[in-house]
Amino acid sequence: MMDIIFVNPPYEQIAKGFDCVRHISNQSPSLGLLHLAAQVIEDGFSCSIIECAIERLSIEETVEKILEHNPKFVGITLFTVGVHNANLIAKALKEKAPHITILVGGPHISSMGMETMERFQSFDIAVMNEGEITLSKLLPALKNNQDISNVEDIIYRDQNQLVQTTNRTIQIELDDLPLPSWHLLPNFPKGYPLTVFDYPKGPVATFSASRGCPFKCEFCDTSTFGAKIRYYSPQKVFEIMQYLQNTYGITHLQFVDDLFVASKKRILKLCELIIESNFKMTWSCTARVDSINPEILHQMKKAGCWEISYGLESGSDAMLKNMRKATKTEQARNAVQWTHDAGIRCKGLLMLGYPGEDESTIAQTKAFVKELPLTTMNLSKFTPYPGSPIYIKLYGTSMRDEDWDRMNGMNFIYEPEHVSMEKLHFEYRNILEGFYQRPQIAHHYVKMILRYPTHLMRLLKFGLCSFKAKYLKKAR
Ligand code: B12
Ligand code: SF4
Repeated sequence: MMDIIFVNPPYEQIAKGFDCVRHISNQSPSLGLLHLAAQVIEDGFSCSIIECAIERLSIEETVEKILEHNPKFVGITLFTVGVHNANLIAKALKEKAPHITILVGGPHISSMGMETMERFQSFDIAVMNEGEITLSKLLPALKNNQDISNVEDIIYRDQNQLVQTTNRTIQIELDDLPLPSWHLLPNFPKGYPLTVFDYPKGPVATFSASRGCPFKCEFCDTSTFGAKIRYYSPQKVFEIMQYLQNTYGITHLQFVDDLFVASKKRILKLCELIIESNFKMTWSCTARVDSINPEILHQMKKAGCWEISYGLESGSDAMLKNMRKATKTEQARNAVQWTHDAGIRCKGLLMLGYPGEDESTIAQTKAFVKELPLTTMNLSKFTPYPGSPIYIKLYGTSMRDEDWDRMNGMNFIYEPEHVSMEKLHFEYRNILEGFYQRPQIAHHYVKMILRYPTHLMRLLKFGLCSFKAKYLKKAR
């Protein structure tokens, strides 16, 4: 009998008809679950991880797989987009194995824990915010049938009443955390690539070298780690990079921190450690356009930085102000140009359809992305995620769970006052086509395929899979 199975439930991407996308999309595992697994192992519990989307498991198959292990606890990680599927898994488990205690945590729970527990009766205990310390206290207490009312940061059921315990004031020192349990992932690292073209050459891994973000961009959900930023030390980050290379042969690391370049001093120290030891690994990260300068970019390039993703959001200063981004398009122009000049690939993250969007701001964004020396652009359809200040502004504290399955940045959920849904859909395609159909972009991708043929292989698999799906559908 296993103590705990952690589950990352399936999301919309693997809904019927979208299956081929797995060949080219991001297959990175939940880092949160890897951290939690490491913690419970350190505490003496046995555990495993099920990555439903990556393992291509349906809800029924996931339930079967969990039951095969007969665990005492199941821990499900929740993004808003995954809540309904997680509920289906939890309900089926409650029917077939009511003795299993179902724990939920993750960004959705940190922002909407109480409402979610009220609505979904199959979730037994919700763990808010970062989970390592909480699980360390909760699991032994549950296992020994002890009182859990003194475990901070949880919501539990007591005779049909929901009880929320106090917030923990002490936060984790990141250097003290055990290393994420990558060894629990079947076929790691090969089976967990990033999106095609998002890395030069695999195998790849992801890691977060800090937690928290002090900025207050209105569209962003920072409820899990809060406003106080905490770091791994540069030495520890370097050790982890070496460990990943020595143990798993990782050649590219994607840092998924909210604010990787929050402290220039710290990043310069990390670069120095890498450069001085002549360590070879490429890496990518995110940065704010106001957090970098040519000097630090130069060092980052020397230390293996391959791509930086910038939250550019919009080509309109008025929209940036609406979003409380606290940056200007001029700063974005400089950052992207400096990054390009340093020889680092530059990915622009933008969104369409934010409150206040109109035809002129859309036109500004369209022109903006074409003018900048970006190598890649991600355009997401504005989604008011629970936990973001804009959600409260638009909907107050109401649940709106009818939209949750579509909250993945790939659906327009909100219609701005001055642009129709139809127009948004049209402009979405238009901006992407305007960006990607330029000869310099095609040239860049061809060069990349010639240099790193893995990407061509992945595209071919995707093409073949889509063709088969279409052909077989017609033949039926
Ligand atoms: C890396 C990342 C991704 C990666 C990997 C996702 C993954 N499976 O972890 C990829 C690129 C796949 C991804 C995709 C998406 N992402 Co994303 N992603 C992130 C990012 C930048 C870092 C996540 C991370 O690794 N954090 C570090 C780990 C250690 O933290 P953690 O996973 O939260 O886990 C801790 C706690 O939450 C808690 N916990 C988590 N699960 C559980 C379970 C139990 C039982 C317990 C007890 C505790 C617990 O304990 C963990 C350890 O402390 C976050 C931003 C952020 N700061 O979190 C956004 C974020 C999580 N993503 C977000 C979104 C919206 C998405 C998308 C839905 C759409 C999009 N815009 O990309 C997609 C869809 C996901 C999908 N699979 O379809 C939102 C979630 C908002 C929400 N309310 O749902 C965030 C918060 C960004 C934001 N600021 O708005 N994402
Ligand atoms: S968008 Fe980036 S800078 Fe803004 S609050 Fe979110 S993580 Fe912080």
